[in-house]
Amino acid sequence: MSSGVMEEGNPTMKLYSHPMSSCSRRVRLALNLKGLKYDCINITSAGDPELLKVNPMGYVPALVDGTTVISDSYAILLYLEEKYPLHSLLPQDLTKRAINYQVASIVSSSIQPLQNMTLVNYIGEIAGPDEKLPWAQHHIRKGFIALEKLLVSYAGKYATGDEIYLADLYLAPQLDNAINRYKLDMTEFPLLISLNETYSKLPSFQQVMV
Ligand SMILES: N[C@@H](CCC(=O)N[C@@H](CS)C(=O)NCC(=O)O)C(=O)O
Repeated sequence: MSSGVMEEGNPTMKLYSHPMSSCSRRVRLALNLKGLKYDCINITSAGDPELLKVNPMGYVPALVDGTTVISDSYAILLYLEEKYPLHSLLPQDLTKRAINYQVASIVSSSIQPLQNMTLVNYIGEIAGPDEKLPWAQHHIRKGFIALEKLLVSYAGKYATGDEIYLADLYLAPQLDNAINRYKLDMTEFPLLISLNETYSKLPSFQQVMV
């Protein structure tokens, strides 16, 4: 049951996930890049009792690795990075490393929660259905303005150089939400557009972003 990377005798990891969830996609990208085998449990209802057992908040993703249960993508990614260092998600250079943390934090704190479907649907209920799209676009755009400015000084082939790091795992699913779900006009973000094009050509990303 173990992959080439996991220790012999370890049970396969379980990931509670949703195919369209950007938070789950970050983790699935990391698992793919690190070559780690896992069973993906697709959650289809918010109150799924199986999910509530591993995450009382009822959010995906949640990871079960042996006796370790973790239910937040940031914590999961840092756990995977420390336990399975193959294909490191963090550059050695401390400044670039901090930029990766910054991108992760901007996406996970200042963009994703504000465009989460549950919140956007709630905005529709209290302010009217026509307010949903402008709400999501406003908050994504604000974050993207910051990210575009920040990454101009660091990007290479990928967000912070010529290797795929944590920042890319946060950006790719967020870009997909912005472009395909919320139809954000991306004209003012040439760097983010070019990163998105690069991600869309990578098989390890294509597997996750379908
Ligand atoms: N900070 C959490 C956020 C988790 C989260 O918001 N997950 C979303 C999918 S990306 C979710 O489960 N939404 C369902 C809901 O809002 O009920 C993480 O990064 O894992």
